[in-house]
Amino acid sequence: MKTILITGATSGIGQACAETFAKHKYQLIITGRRKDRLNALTEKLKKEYHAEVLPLCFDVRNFKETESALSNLPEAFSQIDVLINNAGLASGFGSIQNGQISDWEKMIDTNIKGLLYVTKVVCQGMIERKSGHIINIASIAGKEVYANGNVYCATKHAVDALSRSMRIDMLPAGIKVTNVAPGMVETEFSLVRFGGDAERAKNVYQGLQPLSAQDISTVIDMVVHLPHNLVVNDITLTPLAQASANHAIRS
Ligand code: NDP
Ligand code: 8X3
Repeated sequence: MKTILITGATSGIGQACAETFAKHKYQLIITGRRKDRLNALTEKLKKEYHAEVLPLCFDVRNFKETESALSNLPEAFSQIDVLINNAGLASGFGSIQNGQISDWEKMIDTNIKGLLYVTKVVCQGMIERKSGHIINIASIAGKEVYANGNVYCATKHAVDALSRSMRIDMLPAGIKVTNVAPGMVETEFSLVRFGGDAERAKNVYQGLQPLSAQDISTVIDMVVHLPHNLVVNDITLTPLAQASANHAIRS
């Protein structure tokens, strides 16, 4: 039985990935900061799919917490085959000149440093075993920039660069690295970005059909199950109504 670690599984893309891989008989390590949601998801995955699930509640921004949670795994969960670096967020939407330092720090610490912390701990075992697959959830905002996206876009450009760089560093160990760059996906992403303003979050997807979190997990599932010698290095996913970070058609 293969083991997958999904960061940020309490909502959206991470939660959809947890359900998809539970369905496909993976053992799951799911993480996030909201313990109640982690526990509820664990119960659901056990009940609906008879999955083996290890919920780990920690903040990826804290290296000590991350290291302590991930380097003391129970034996049965200790060999991680697939890591989905998904935990991330946008905080705020405004010009650089009006930006909040606390928003910038939250995004940089989560999207870049958190991804690095988790990867550093998890890749050691993969390198020893010369086997593994790391999926980094970047964004179309890591390929292009848009007005008021500044620091979020910069963090996702960093994820894109890290995916390319990791692929080179881990080449001798035969570890696959896939960069996934979604466009508009309806999750709690916009609600978080706009500080809980549900009306504003809804407007982001007004007049078009965004992707669902399940759309992303379907593609990740496909990418993980390709023949051993075939690697998807980078994949950009948008709804039909979106051509780029700056071009979408709305009714
Ligand atoms: P959600 O807000 O629905 O989910 C984000 C997840 O990240 C939650 O489970 C949250 O868990 C977790 N998370 C956030 N901060 C931390 C932290 N400090 N420590 C641990 N976990 C954390 O959004 P999405 O599912 O949309 O986002 C998932 C990823 O996809 C992000 O990296 C995002 O940037 C990326 N993405 C999203 C797109 C979209 O349009 N939705 C498009 C392109 C990329 P908790 O709060 O419990 O800690
Ligand atoms: C989330 C997608 O276009 O809002 O990464 O940046 S976008």
